[in-house]
Amino acid sequence: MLNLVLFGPPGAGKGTQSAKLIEKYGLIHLSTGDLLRAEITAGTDLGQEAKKLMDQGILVPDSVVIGMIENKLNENKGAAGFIFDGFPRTVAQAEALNTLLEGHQLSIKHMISLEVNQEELTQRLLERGKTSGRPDDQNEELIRKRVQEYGEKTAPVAGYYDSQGKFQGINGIGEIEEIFGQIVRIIEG
Ligand code: B4P
Repeated sequence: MLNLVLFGPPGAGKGTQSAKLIEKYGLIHLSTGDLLRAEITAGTDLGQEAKKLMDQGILVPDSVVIGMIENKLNENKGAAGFIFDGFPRTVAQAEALNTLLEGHQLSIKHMISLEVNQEELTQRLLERGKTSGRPDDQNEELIRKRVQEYGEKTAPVAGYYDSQGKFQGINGIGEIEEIFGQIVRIIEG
């Protein structure tokens, strides 16, 4: 079973590369960003609370996203594998994921980090904001806040996986196909 964490700052290309990995390996895609946006669209209480934070570029509470991931793992017991996109985003989430996976006799094979500088991230997200309708992609200050949250709360997650020998960093700038090729080489290494 192939379980991957795709890691990187907002706009690094996690969603883009996930789509290609799902097609190639038949994995179940678990994107906490997509799950939260689905709650917002459905107008649930959870969605309304999450929207207030997401619109400010702030992470939603760990307990909320961990609960969502737990539900999805339970719903997909026979899966060929999972791709965790945008999760874990804090060390507490990484520890919780470890415990959840152990409970299903599963583990993470690789944590693949897409490395992209702040200028490129800002460009990409502002560009996406023209068509995505996502409020968090539409102004530079908010994008800076998201990147700052990443630096403070999410970047330490890399150390968590590195200490287990699972961290693999790759350059996330370049052609989408070329970046995908690097990811496939890690998986099939
Ligand atoms: P997410 O939905 O996870 O979004 P993201 O980080 O903005 O995007 P991603 O890296 O997937 O970028 P993409 O491939 O689309 O999070 C949104 C918010 O939800 C967070 O700020 C937070 O508030 C909340 N949240 C989510 N998960 C959470 C958690 N676990 N805990 C707490 N809070 C959580 O790429 C971006 C753009 O770049 C696209 O337009 C794409 O076309 C382009 N692109 C991709 N690859 C490219 C390349 N190689 N070259 C040029 N452009 C490229």
